Amino acid sequence: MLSHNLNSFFEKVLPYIDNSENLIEIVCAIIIIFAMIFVSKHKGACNCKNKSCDVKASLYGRLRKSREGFLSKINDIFSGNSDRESILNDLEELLISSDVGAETSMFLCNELKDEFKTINNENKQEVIGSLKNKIIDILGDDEEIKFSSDTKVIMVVGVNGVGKTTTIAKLADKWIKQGKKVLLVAGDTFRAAASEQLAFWAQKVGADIVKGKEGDKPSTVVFDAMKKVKEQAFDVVIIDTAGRLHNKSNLMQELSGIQNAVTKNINRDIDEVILVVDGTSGQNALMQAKEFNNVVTLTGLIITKLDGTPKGGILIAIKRELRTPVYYIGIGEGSEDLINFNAKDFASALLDATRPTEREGINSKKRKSFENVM
Ligand SMILES: Nc1nc2c(ncn2[C@@H]2O[C@H](COP(=O)(O)OP(=O)(O)OP(=O)(O)O)[C@@H](O)[C@H]2O)c(=O)[nH]1
Ligand SMILES: [Mg+2]
Repeated sequence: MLSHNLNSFFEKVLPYIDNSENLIEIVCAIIIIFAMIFVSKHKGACNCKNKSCDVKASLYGRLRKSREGFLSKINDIFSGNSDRESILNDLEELLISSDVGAETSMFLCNELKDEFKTINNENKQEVIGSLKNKIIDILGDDEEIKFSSDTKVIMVVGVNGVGKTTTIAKLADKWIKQGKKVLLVAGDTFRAAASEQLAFWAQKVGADIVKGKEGDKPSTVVFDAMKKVKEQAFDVVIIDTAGRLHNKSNLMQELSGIQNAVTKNINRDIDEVILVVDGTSGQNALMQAKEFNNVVTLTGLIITKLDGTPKGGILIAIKRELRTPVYYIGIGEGSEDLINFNAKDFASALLDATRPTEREGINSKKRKSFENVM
């Protein structure tokens, strides 16, 4: 069957390429197809000279939806209005619709009102620059998870499907690449497939794993894991937990059980309780963060899926209302798509019309190849 199809293919094509001009056309078409496949595979990558520029460029590319929605509308607001009050009113509405939150949007616009006696198309860039600085102030200093000689024990919590397990895999991958020994704990015993999902990642990134038997309590699995920690040295232990709604008190109690299992074994509190929220869920993400924080004291946040939303502004609202450190943000499904949160880079990715490559003076040849993949 296959040989028959190939024969008839060549019968039709060979007479056509018997002409050198056609042959060139076919070769060009093949090259273009391969180039398109290459570009689509490397979308979001760049030819930056250093890692930090690479991360900025990648963030800039992945926040495209949030930025484009915001910037093009800001331009409309300035060109459609000539007085300060109307511009500020429209800007406040735009900020709210980008999920920056009503209170934070009002705060930002009041600050601009105090600063600028006139606002119009002529000082647009100045006003946007000032808005960006005010957002950077709200986002605050960058904070990261600090390691010491003790094993760092981290519990990851959040509602269903926000990206907890994937984020744990990304963290493990990052830390293993830095030379750390990582133990993953399958504390999600609610879904049979959950342990398997974590085990798959553990194998992929090269982490150790402790899993329980079906029906085990999460605290039992964690207890076993902590025994292992006493026998073998690990730099980091990351506990995965089942997705749970913050208003289900029995499930929230389960988290205290996990914390107790850690404390009983290592005679100190768990080091970090990190809430993962899905950036695409808008104001819900803010509500979840508030509710979880009331039940288990959160030490940090990770906001995922910022690549898939036009409403990246939620991070600003969360940061202003909770003041909990945002350690990382998720900007894709790949194991490298978790980046340290940096206030300046984030604000730039939301508000700068120019790419980081242009700002950082990458030579024009390299810039061209980066622009091609955006
Ligand atoms: N686009 C995008 N997808 C992500 C990101 N992080 C996670 N995901 C995807 O989100 C989906 C759910 O991820 P999981 O890690 O299984 O979520 P979970 O919170 O562990 O889910 P439960 O255990 O069921 O509560 C998967 O398809 C992930 O690939 C991200 O930063 N960007
Ligand atoms: Mg999970």
